[in-house]
Amino acid sequence: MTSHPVSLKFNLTLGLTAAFLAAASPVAAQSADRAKLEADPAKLEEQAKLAEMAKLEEMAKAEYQAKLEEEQAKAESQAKLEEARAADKTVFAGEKSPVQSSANPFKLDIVAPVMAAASDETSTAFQKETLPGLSEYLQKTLGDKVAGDDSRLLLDPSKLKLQEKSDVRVYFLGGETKYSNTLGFNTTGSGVFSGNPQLIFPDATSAVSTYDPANDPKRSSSAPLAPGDFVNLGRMDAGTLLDFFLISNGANGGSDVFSTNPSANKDGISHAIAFAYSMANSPLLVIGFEDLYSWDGADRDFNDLLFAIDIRPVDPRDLTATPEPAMATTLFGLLGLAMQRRARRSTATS
Ligand SMILES: [Ca+2]
Ligand SMILES: [Ca+2]
Repeated sequence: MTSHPVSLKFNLTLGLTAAFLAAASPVAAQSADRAKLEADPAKLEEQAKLAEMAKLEEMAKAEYQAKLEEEQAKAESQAKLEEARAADKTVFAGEKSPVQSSANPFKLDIVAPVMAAASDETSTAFQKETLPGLSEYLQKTLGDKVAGDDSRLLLDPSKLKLQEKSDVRVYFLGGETKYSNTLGFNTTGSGVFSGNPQLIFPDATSAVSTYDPANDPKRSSSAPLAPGDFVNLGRMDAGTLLDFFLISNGANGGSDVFSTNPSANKDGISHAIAFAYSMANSPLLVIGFEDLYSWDGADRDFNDLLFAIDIRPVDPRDLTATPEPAMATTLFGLLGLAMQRRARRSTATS
């Protein structure tokens, strides 16, 4: 390779001169640059574009990172479920609540003791990550607002069929009512007069009507539950149809029974609403009961007893990452739930 001393020297001199000028008068150089930019709107625009692109890239990176973390959490949860499935073990455990109700309407069997809120890994995650948002959502959505809104897509609470062998857990969420209601379920019939009815919460009464992080309710014999308390219903075979029933004021001798299956109700109309609510790693099925007949002054607010059903194993890949409650798709494929539009509603709202 031959050298070019002349050209090299020339470039060196030019460079030194520019450096000298900039060092001697930095302010002059900067204002000259600015003037040049101001005179060139295209360049200004170019710079703004570059800044915008850098910002977008930063946002995309953060979003990607969050997505990666979410995927990882899902994969870990899935691995845990697969492991439990392989070992034929339940992922549900818990510790018995210190207060168990002595109520026993219709002398029905009680499926299992009530477990205290946040007493195993799954319920602790539920308590911290799901219950606050879910309670807030229910406060905003149910009550008077249900009666005024006919357009929501809901799940049909009379068609809750398990698609595979599953472990089922029911969380108590709360309820606004003057009654001490009883919650039960039936897998071979509807209500309490057919099949195999069993009690879940003999007395679904709490000192608070909804979860409130600032108000930790004391459990007592007349108000044995706290939001987040739960009962493990056990392992159920694929094809099991879950029917839930409420005995209105059952803990105080009441005997009006309402099923999630409207045809089992004396008035023949629906006393429950159901919808899917998405959690991080598993969707929940949420059910709200109305505890009065319309001829007894039902307000049809569907918040007299609120509970959530957690069904495992689920495949997190079936879930969509919707931050808001997912009304239709999440549980639809999972449980074979049929959807219905609430086309008809009782007009009695006294
Ligand atoms: Ca009501
Ligand atoms: Ca109510």
